[in-house]
This record gives sequence, structure tokens and C-alpha cells, in this order.
Amino acid sequence: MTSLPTLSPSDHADGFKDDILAKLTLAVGKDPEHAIPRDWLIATSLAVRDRLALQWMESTRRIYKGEEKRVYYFSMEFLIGRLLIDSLTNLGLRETCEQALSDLGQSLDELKELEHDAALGNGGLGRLAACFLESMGSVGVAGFGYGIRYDHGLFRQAFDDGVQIEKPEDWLSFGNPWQFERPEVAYEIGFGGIAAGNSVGKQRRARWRPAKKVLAVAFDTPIAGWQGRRVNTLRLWSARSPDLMRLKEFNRGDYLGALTDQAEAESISRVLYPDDSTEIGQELRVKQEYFFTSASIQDLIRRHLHQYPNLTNLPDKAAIQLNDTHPALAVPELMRLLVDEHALSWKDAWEITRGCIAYTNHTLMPEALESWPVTVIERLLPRHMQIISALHADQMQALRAKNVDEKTLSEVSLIDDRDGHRVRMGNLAFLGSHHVNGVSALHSELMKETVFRALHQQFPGRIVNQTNGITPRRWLLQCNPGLAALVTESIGDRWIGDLPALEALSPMADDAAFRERYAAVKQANKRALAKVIEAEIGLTVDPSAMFDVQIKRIHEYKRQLLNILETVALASAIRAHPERNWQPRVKIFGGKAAASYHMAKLIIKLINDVATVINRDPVIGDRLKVAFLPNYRVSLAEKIIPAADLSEQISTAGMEASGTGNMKLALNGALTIGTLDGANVEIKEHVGDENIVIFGLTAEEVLKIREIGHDATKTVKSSPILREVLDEVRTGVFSPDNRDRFKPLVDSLLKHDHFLVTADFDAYAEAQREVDLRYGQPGPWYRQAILNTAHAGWFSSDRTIRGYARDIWGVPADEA
Ligand code: 26Q
Repeated sequence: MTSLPTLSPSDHADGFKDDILAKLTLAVGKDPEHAIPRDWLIATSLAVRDRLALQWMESTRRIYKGEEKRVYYFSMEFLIGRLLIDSLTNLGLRETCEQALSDLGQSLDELKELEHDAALGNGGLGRLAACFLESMGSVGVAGFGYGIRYDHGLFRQAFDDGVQIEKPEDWLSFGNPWQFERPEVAYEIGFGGIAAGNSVGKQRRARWRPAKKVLAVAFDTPIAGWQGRRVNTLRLWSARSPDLMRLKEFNRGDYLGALTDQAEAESISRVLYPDDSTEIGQELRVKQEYFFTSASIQDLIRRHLHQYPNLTNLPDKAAIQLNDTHPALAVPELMRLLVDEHALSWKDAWEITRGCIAYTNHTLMPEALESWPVTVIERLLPRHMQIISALHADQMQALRAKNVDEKTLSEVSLIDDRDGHRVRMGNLAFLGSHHVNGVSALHSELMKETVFRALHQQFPGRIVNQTNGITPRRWLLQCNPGLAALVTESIGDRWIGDLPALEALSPMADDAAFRERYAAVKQANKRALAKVIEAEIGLTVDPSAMFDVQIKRIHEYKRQLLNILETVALASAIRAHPERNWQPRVKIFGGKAAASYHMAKLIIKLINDVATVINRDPVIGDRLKVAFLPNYRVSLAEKIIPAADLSEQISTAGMEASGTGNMKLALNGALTIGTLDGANVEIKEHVGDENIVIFGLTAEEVLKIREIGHDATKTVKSSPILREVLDEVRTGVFSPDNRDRFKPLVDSLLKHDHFLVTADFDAYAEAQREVDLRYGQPGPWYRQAILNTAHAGWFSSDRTIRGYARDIWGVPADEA
């Protein structure tokens, strides 16, 4: 069948050149003479898309013919970033395209910067979904991503006098060359109305007559796996009103009235919710969740029935993975379709549902576990509430028959009857799944001991672990071409599809010549980042200083506060003894706070204010600089990560489910300073105790301290350095314009310190001095940096996907 031509690069480049010119004229409608860079970008993307489409058709046909089991990854978020370099790399066309563009007087390096990030996600969970799609293609799993095509992705972050300002994001404003609109693939999604005739006989069949309907229209994006072996589909749903502009009203002259229905329907896919920490418009969030879940299930059922006579073999042909509880309505929706629409018995329907669905948990924090008021579900989805109630009754009956105690019953219940009645989405997802997984070894164990303790006892073996991973294509090959080239020259290119092959670099960690070349790559990356810092915030930094990086969402549990407080302490120490041999550092921060997360926004302001004071202190000079880069996003991560020397992974132990930035930074040769939390534990095991700096309380100690109550005031009293730092912050040293600005921050730290910042402060400061000592010896430093790269291979998302394929989905995957 169709395969990529393997012509010599220049011949190939000629063909590519013609294609780009054809796209520019015929699709973009521009004369090359007058085309602006963005026109060239679109023309190039369309030429790449053609090549992608051919491979895509082939993959789709192969899946269909082979009757392969399909994996459906349901996720509210896909944090894709840019696609041009990704597609070019995976199709093996990057150099060809570079050549073609340069023949046309254009530069791929410049054009690629014009592509908007597809920022359809908040952070780790969304980026994981994107890495998984790419890895499924790379290891030969027939994967489909299902999600929402938000008109507006995650807000853009700007700083106004150091305060975070949220600006609307508009990734579609210049069109999206990667998508294929499928107006013919559309499903009706109902809301409200009544569900009549529950428990018709034993089968509990019913008829739901929704009061309102919204259309879900499909948009497909092809996602290429490594070497284009397989191109999978990301199908995102966009909301439309089914009766465009209610013609009757329109004809009667009520133009605005006719448009309101349309506006209301379309609001469902208008904007991505920024994080869970906000008091959100609950109804709209539930509508979004049901909207994409229902459309996706209808779609996969239609596809199944196109190929097979009925739905009894659905679990053999379709695996549904729920990315957190956001799509947990898949459980009652699949039940509803099987029982009400396809006339299966309740019992058979339940077996099929549980046979298809599996659920990934990403958080243990009680406040982040989703639950919705029964009243809201009843109003929006009356039939689903009936089904949830019936499942609840079944579960209670089965457990009572086993004489399970009342405490366990209330823990495993689908309905929380404490503060008003609420549906617990975690328990619903757990009950409706054949497997439930955590995302790091520690996290999966803690799931069994905390949130899902009782459910784990009732269903032993259901919880499994699948430690997260990252795709080596984006997070080494594409973002760090210098290091990728050095690695390939040294050990060949096998690592790209088999990351553990990096292990072959280990012996070279002791080779002085190799170290120097590795160091030269890092230096070049740091010079490039220094330029970005200069351009973005006008700060000049010395590329030979240690680049110390904390990039992630701003959250109290991630403890950016710990980092900035220690920075304040370091600044004081430098000021007191400028004559000492200080190890120069640049503290680099990046990350967004949810718009209504007051404390997180205050931490951003504090970091920026501390930066202002430190950066202009002539006594401190180049010994310490602080740079908070605005609008952290995938494309900025791709510039920071290759330039990092030190990776800050300092969450309160037991709170970070896994982390994935920690893996990206280690792979690119940054040393981790971190707590024994999430996947840091496994990173330590892989890179070796001597190539990581661990400090602070363990998860077990955290649980214990919280039980007896942590006395922050006492801790601060016994730490003179911390006391001085907090005094400075509280008395307005960094906020001369408003001396009380950070008082609430310090007061809350002294009163609650829920995240144990004070408890870990001294240990953290000591660990930082250990890092300084190590950085002062370039030989040993680069040795450990190289060993981090060499030993990080296990954290490939290819490994993770093979794990899911084997333990959860029951589908074959290619060996490396
Ligand atoms: C929930 C309800 C209403 C509105 C928003 C939300 C919501 C949105 C996003 C809840 C959670 C999220 C995102 C969670 C997330 O990114 N978790 C991270 O997942 C990563 C991948 O497994 C882990 O590595 C991180 O440790 C975890 O924090």
C-alpha cells in the first residue's frame, strides 16, 4: 500500500518545494511574492498534512481489516503544543522540509515559532494524554483520543507589575491546518427533560425524553507515531445547535432570540476550565463532561456495529480509558445506551460496561476529587441519575449480603450524603472499571491506603500501577537537537524508538572528551535560553551560572513558596558575605495559577517582587538572578528544559501523583533536587542515589505529622534563617509600595502550613548548598548529568503504553 517515498533528500526536497508552492497558491491563495511568513507556515503545514494523511489512511484500513481491538483514550484535556516539527520528525521529513524551505528563501526555524500551541489542557494530565497518543502510534496500538475542541484553550498569562493577568487564548484565529472537519459525523447530545418508565420489568429499561439537544460535531487530527509507522486519530468534539437559528423565530423577526439557543449550545465547547481549584460554573462543567463522553461512546458504538452484528463482543474490541474522573459519566452513559437503546439486559450491560472501561486516577487530594450535587445531575441528566441510583442500590445490596460494616458502606458509596447529596465520581469510575490505576508506584500504593482504601479491600487486584512516561521524540529528539545529535553520534539512533538504549551512554560519563562535548551542548542551550529571557523580560543572565528551574502549575502543594523563600535566604547570605566564593545561579520560574486561586497568585506576585529587588541589587550582581518567564506552555518548556542544570521537584511528599516534568528534565541532563514524592522515588532508583539530591519529610512522616499537628511557629523559632526570611517578607522588604501585601501569606504559613513548607525549609536549604558544591566541580557535575540522561530511558511513554496494553487493555504492542 501507500508508503513514503525514500528519495535522496534533495530530490525529495524538490518535490516538497513544489508541494509547498502549490499549497501556497491553491489553498492559501497567495502569490509567493506577497506571502507573509504565516502564509508560508500554513502552506508548509498543509504539505506535511498531505503526507500524514496517506499514512493515516493506511493505518485506519489496517486496523479495520485486522479487526484489531481499539483503545479509546477519553480525556477532557489534550495539551498537544505545536504539531509541525512533531509531524515532520515522526515522518522523517524534517531535513527535507528544511531544505525545501531554504530553497524557497524561508527558514523552518523561524516559521515553526509562528505556530500557535494547541493548549487544550492545564498541565500534567493533558500533556500525558498527548504523549500517550504519540506513543500509541509509535508502539503500534490502535489508539483514538477523544476530547473537546475548545475554541479557547488555556488562558494566556501576562504580568502587570508582577501580578498575573489572564488573557483569552485564541489558537484558532488563523485557522488550524492540522484538523479535518467532519460535518457528517455528528451526534445528538440530550440534556434535561424526563426519564419515564424506570424498572420496566427486571431490566430497568426506560425512555429518556431530553428537553434540549446539542449536536457534537467531529474534528479529526492525525497524530503520527515514530517513523510514521502508524498514524492515530485525535477526535475532538465541537458543540453546535441542532436547529440552526430556529428558523420560525428568525422569520418572525426575533433574530436575537433565534440566536440565543445557538449561543447556549455552542458555549459547551467554548472554553477550557482552568484547573480544579476554582469555584466553577458547575453546570457547564458537567455539561462539557457529558457532552464529549456521550458523543465518544455513540461514535465507538456506531463504529463497532458497522463491523460486528451486535454489542456483546464490545469488550473484546474496545478498551475505554478514562483520564481521571472527568469522563466518568461514561459508566451510566454506556449502561443507558446498552439497556435503553440496544435492549440488552441490565446484567449483560453491566458486564459489557465493566469489561470495556478502566480508570486512571491522578490525585489523592480530597479537595480535588470530583463530586457533583445529585440535584444538578438529576436536572441535567435524569436518566443517568436513575442509573447511578440503581448501581448504588445494587452495590449496597451486594455488600450488605456480605455483612460489610456501615463505615465501609459509607466509604464505598456512590452517593455522599454528608454535605447535601453528591455523586462521587471517583467511586463511580472505580465501580464501573475492570482496572483502576495510579500514575507512580508511590501514588498507586497510597491509593490503596487512603482514598480507595475500602474499595480496594472489596475489590483487591483492581488497583494497578502504571508509572507515567514522556515521549522521547518531543522531549529529546525535537526539543534538544544538539544533545540528540551527540547521543546519536555516540551510540546510534536506536534510542529514539527504544529509550532504555541510552544506557549505552553510561561508560562515557567517565570520558573527559565526551563530557566536554556534553557540556558544550548544555552551554549552547543555555545561551539560547538566555536570549529568550532577555527578549521576554529584559533580564540579562550569565549563561555560565547554574540554571535552576521550577516549571509547573502554581499550587501550594508544589511549593514554589519553599523555593522563593530559600532564594530570599540565599540573597541575604550573599549580601552579608559578598566576598565568599558563591556559586552563581539563575532561578527560573514558569507556571500559571488558576484565575481564582488567590494564594497561588500571591505567590506569583511574591516571586516577581523578590526578583525585582534581587535583580537590581549591585552587591548581589550576577551571583543570583531570578527570572519568572510569563505564559509557560509546551513550546516554552521545549526551550527551558534543554537548558536546565537543576530540576526543582519539591512537592510535599505524598501530594504529587507522579510529575512528568521531573522526567523531561532528568532526560535532558538536569540534576533533580526533590522530595520522595510521586515518580521522584522511581527517578532516584533509576539514576542512582548519588546522581540526585533528596531532602525532606517522607510521605509517611507527612501523614504522621499532620495527625499530631505541625507547629509552624515552633519550627520557625528554631530556624534563625527562616525567621529572618519570613520577617523580611512580612514587613514589606519586597513590597515597599504596600508593606502588608504578603502578610496574609506569612500569617497563613505560621497558622496552618498545611504543605509543611516550614518543616522542610532547613533540609531544603542544606540540600541546595550540597548542589552548589557539586556544581562547583564541572567534571563530576557533567558526569552525573550524563548519567541522568543515560538512566532516564525507563521513563519513556512507550514503556508506559506497553504496560497499559499488557495489564489493562489486553492489546498487543510492538516490542522496541
Ligand atoms: C476538575 C473539576 C472541575 C474543573 C477542573 C478540574 C480539573 C482539571 C485539571 C482537575 C484536575 C486537573 C488536572 C490534574 C493534573 O494535571 N494532574 C497531574 O497529572 C499528572 C499526570 O498523571 C501527574 O504527573 C501530576 O502529578 C498530577 O498533578
